[in-house]
Amino acid sequence: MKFPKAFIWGTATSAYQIEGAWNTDGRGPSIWDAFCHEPNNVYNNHTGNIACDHYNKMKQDVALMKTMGLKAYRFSISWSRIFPQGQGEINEKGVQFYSELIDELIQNDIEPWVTLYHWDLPLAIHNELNGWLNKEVTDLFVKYAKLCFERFGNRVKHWITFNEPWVVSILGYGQGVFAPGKISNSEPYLVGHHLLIAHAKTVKLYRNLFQKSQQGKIGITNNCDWREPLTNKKEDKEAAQRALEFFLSWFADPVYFGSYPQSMVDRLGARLPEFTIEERKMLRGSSDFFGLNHYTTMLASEAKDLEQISVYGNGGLSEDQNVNLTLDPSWELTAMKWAVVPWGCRKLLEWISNRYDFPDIIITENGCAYDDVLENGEVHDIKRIAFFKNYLEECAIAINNGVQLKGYFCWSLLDNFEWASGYSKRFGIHYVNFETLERTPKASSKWLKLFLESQP
Ligand code: PNW
Repeated sequence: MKFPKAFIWGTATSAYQIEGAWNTDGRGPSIWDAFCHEPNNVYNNHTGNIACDHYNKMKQDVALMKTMGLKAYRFSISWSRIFPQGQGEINEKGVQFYSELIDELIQNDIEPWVTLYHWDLPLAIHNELNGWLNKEVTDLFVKYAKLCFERFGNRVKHWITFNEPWVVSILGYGQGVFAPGKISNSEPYLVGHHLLIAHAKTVKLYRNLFQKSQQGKIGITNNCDWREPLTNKKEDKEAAQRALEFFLSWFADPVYFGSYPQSMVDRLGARLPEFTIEERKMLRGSSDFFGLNHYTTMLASEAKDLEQISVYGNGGLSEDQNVNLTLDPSWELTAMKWAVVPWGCRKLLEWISNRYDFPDIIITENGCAYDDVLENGEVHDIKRIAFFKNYLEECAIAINNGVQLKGYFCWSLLDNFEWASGYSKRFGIHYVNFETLERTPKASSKWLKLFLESQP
């Protein structure tokens, strides 16, 4: 299994999941602080107050990556560390933390890939302005992004505006299982609309004011599972296609074509907002690469009547799609109950390439959670090794088939705060003891190190 010489290898994290220091050095609260501090939203009422204490252990964590021979690191900036109120006064200590992290990475030959928004909206923006339901928030995001380009853009050459707008919209404003915990069948589409507009405005600003002098790239990261038709019947094939459109094309079609998929327009009616001509123009071609987070696969079939629909797992607002999602009982499951289906990753990469005309794709997250335990100082996570090996094999096949896959970031560097599941789910290639905050490389981390050494 050989990947191209220029292939980008990295690990990924996000601010709220690892930093801790939630009220240190002037950081303002975000909607995730508020969500965790309210009882019964998160498993065992866990919070990100301390998390992996990365805020204080940043240099040690960069050293872990260096030891592994990683070339890149994807992390996110906490908006409320930079602007505690979301706007107005800048918190220079917050700026300094990220500036030092970036310097530390570069000194260790690790390229910083920066996500501007990984779900932690400043609480003030939610309380005072109704968060992403308010279009004005798109301009506040642009101001925050501009400050980041000004302060970090001389050293950061890869920017990701939003991580997984699908999760923000569906889990945050549709199913209510993530912050801000709202339940609605129309708000997700309005939120998604505003995220897309905020993305496009930010890219426009970056291209107009910074890209020429800073020579960086900017894009968006979407998440998508693969949807395999349950049978060969025409209606099930169409159901799988529709499910992919409601999952990925919802956000990717506007970015590549300037419009929503027809299947969504047809089914959602007035619940799907419309872009102005100006917005369409701004959106079309607004990503320099296709950021993809991929974890799992489900079987899709047409739901004959709404009764039949299992609103199961990560189906989104299933009733809008008339799609039933199921699992093949032979598939192995991770601790998240996500099925391990390596070929689904290849099929998704090929589907993206065909629909969006072979864009440069970066897998910005892929990985698996298992109930790892430390035994005599070691974690023998052989299932995770098999997961990486088999998913990477399918990536290599996809590249052979013409897919322009340019990089792979494993989720995650460290065991961390897994949102509503708290610290109960372990995705990291380094085991974290959440009492002592000590990090221990797992067998998978050692395997990845050897694998990287075998690469050109
Ligand atoms: C992603 N789904 O979250 C996030 O980017 C990470 O912060 C997170 O830790 C990781 O994947 C593992 O969960 C997702 O329901 C959460 O489809 C939920 C879904 C997908 C991704």
